[in-house]
Amino acid sequence: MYTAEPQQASNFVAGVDLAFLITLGVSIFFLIALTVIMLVFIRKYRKEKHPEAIQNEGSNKLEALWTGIPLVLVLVMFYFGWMGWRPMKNPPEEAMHVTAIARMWNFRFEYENGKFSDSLIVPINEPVILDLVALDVLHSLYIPAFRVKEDMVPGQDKVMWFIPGTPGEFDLFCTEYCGLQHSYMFTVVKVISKEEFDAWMTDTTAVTTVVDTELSLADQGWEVLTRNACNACHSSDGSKLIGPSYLGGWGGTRTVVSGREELQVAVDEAYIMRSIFDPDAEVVKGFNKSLMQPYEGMITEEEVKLIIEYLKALNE
Ligand code: HEC
Ligand SMILES: [Cu+2]
Repeated sequence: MYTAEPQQASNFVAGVDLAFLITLGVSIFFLIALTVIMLVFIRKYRKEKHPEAIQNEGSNKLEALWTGIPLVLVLVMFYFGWMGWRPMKNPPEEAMHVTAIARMWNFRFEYENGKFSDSLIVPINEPVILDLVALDVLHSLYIPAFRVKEDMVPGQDKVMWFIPGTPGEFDLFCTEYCGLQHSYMFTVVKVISKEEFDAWMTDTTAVTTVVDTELSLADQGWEVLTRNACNACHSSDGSKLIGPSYLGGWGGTRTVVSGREELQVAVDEAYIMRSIFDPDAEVVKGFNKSLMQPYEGMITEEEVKLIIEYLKALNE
């Protein structure tokens, strides 16, 4: 997917690659050197030539040498590793902030003007600071082409930063096993020009709803479910995944656990709203609490209405 030399993909590529190549070079050198020495010694000191073993008392000179040289080498590797890593921990004071939100199992990016996006869209040659938020379990955000990776820990304020240097699309994915659909937790970083970015940022028509109005209401509902990765936990064919199936829910009743009480509730618009915005208030019997995170502020009421149209259509 690289559109150009990945060496310019971010400001960290050169430092990380240099440390990697030095470590790789040292490793290859020793792999070859030690193998050759071993083979030579096996031949040179074989039994036919030296039938009597001799006791060797050791050599201080040799000891000093094989302590000193490796020490210098690992310090060289450490130095380059350190130099490549240190700037990652020093984000600039002035930079654009984007909040990266991870949940089971998708990423979402929120911009300073409240705009949301499924992929990370950034302007070229401008520093970007990602404020990392994990809503449920441990995740980790990895952009291989940028050579950046950082764990996302619930309740911890962590950041990641970089300056993208190559226009194009680069893979971005979760690299901390976070449950069943972990492998589907990937998206892209799109690096575009400053002008394109500013136009995109100020285009408020796509702020919340990006559904295609050509589609039927039920199909738009399905789009909302897909875009928010609800389908990782809910099926449409009646099969039980992490959560109950969409099929056969609408219009009936549900046994839910609310606090310590068990109640029968009607599956109507108000119930669906509560289920999405405050899932733990009423937990469907037979399912686990706290697996579904509240989507308050992430899905609009209009979108919930579209989801309901989809649920209704399933009954037909
Ligand atoms: C990580 C898994 C997970 C994800 C993702 C998830 N849910 Fe759920 N959902 C659950 C579980 C578990 C329950 C049952 C427990 C409860 O009621 O809180 C549930 C319950 C529900 C219910 C009540 C269902 C019923 O039949 O009574 C609705 C409606 C619902 N989810 C909608 C959604 C929507 C819409 C999304 C996406 C915006 C979503 N869920 C994303 C796990 C998930
Ligand atoms: Cu994850």
